[in-house]
Amino acid sequence: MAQLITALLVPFDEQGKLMEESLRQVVEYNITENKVDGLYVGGSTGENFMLDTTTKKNIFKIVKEVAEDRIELIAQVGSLNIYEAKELAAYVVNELGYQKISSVTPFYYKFDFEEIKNYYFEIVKDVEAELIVYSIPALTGVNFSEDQFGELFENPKITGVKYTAGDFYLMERLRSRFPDKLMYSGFDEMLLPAAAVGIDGAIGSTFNVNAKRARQILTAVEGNDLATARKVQAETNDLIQKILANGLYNTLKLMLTEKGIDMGYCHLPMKHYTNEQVEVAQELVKEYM
Ligand code: SI3
Repeated sequence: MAQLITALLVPFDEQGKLMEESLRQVVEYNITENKVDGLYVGGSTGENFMLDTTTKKNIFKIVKEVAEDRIELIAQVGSLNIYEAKELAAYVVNELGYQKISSVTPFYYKFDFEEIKNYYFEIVKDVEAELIVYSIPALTGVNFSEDQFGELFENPKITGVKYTAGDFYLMERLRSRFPDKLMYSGFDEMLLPAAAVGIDGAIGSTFNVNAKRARQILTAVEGNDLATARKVQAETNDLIQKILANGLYNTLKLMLTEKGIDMGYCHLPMKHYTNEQVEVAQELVKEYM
């Protein structure tokens, strides 16, 4: 069965300070209520690229303290500062015992493939852990070809990809050519087609509030019950459409706050929520959770 992995939301107060107790609660909620198989920590959903190194380390530490070994944890350590990425990788693997790390493709500067490959090989060089390439071309501008994925996968420590893209032709080509590498899908609204291609897991932000439907989709596809998979994906996409229209991370946080976990605010420069957004989130909880 493909794994369901929540891309973890991280709560911040109005000043942008980590709300530690709420973080503990949202980890526990994902384990006991959402019953997910794992957490992706420090990704886009965790607002990671706006945080300092100390806060990133604190988040990895708290998540591990709460989750212990009950579920799989993947630490996203990627950073434009390669030395920070290496420091975080060493910290999560050697001091906290994470077995998998992940790293976003370096963004902003137009790095060529050789530079990007060196970045990945350098990050894994000194740690004993598997690395999942975090590919999200819409946000990074970095598109790998099938052969370029192949070059990255030549490194035995690079064991898979978190594939956040809508190119199902490339996804299928990678699935067929690299059956031993892990393929995680990243777009929750495309979970059904990704599951049909044969993913090993899905990593998503909306699983914080919609894990049960996501699990139903995976189960239905694996049981060849396409009618159920389509029905549940359609309900899911009604929800995701409304979440996106109301502001993705603010709405996900507000929905969990409505469920009793105070998720605070998004980190500046992201906007703080408005009263209208709160009202929409409350309605979504009534209708979908
Ligand atoms: O890094 C992460 O936190 C993710 O796993 C990201 C994940 O792919 C999400 N993408 C972003 C940009 O947030 C999706 O779960 C996405 O929010 C969802 O499919 C709605 O578009």
